[in-house]
Amino acid sequence: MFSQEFKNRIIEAKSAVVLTGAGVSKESGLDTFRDPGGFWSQHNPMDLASQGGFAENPKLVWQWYMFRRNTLTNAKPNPGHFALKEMENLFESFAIFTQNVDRLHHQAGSRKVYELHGNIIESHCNDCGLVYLDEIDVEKALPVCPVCKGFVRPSVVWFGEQLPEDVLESAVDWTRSADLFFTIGTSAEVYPAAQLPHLAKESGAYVVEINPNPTSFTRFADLSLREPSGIILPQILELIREIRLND
Ligand code: BV8
Repeated sequence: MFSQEFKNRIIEAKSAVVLTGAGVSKESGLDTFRDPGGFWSQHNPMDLASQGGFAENPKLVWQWYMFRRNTLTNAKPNPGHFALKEMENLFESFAIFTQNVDRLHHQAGSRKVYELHGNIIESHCNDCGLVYLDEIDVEKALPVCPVCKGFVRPSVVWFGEQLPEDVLESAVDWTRSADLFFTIGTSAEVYPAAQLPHLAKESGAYVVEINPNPTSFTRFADLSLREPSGIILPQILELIREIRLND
């Protein structure tokens, strides 16, 4: 099933880095960004997930996020998340950089998880940054900062907003020194996250893409596994365990 080259790379690898996207959470029942269907399909996430979209129609944007928060209450980590959690202990150094905002990697028990695009669970003031902890019921009123009266927004990184500088710096450092780099469940369309697999390649890592569909990165990958992450990651975990046991 897996090439000797992949096995050799696992044997030699000290540092493994993983980039995940919405596809990893698909098998937890969460829609990806570019999935057709669903109530929100007539809205373009690019419009809603932006300062402009929020300024134009804060209530619609909040309704979208409350809808997504509610779908999250029933979502559980899937075998792909759990396999990544187990892989953490099979390399000298291992980190997950996720574009996902659902915190399912944390729920699965992964310890080294960096959120490139923030998280959908928390909220903060758009003006002064104060973390907002009160109940939010947008059908009654939009949340307002108790200190500066600014609008409160979900703590995700919107299109046009800078990623957290420290997280992006870590992502670049880890990627530069990765022996193995997995890009999993991402269409590789959103920058600067989509730059990471290319940086891994340029830095000499063996880059594995896991995605049932081809992406704009596929032709650069050393290994492209056209499988759902929830199916193939447990198989990769077993392979690594076997190799480590015989090591
Ligand atoms: C930035 C949080 C500097 C919000 C997200 C014009 C003006 C400003 C910026 C830009 C511009 N033009 C371009 C840019 C840059 C822009 C960008 O990249 N745009 C793209 C669309 C061209 N980036 C930014 O704006 C970033 N900031 O650049 O700041 C700057 C500042 C000012 C001016 C210029 C530059 C900020 C980007 C962060 C946006 N926030 N999320 C929220 O969630 O509400 S991004 C959002 O897309 C999610 O985080 C999501 O994860 C991410 C990427 O999508 P994917 O995860 O890849 O999901 P997708 O649906 O695309 O693909 C899923 C894949 O899974 C598919 O390939 C599918 O085949 C696969 N799959 C399906 N099932 C499975 C599976 N895989 C495995 N297993 C399965 N079972």
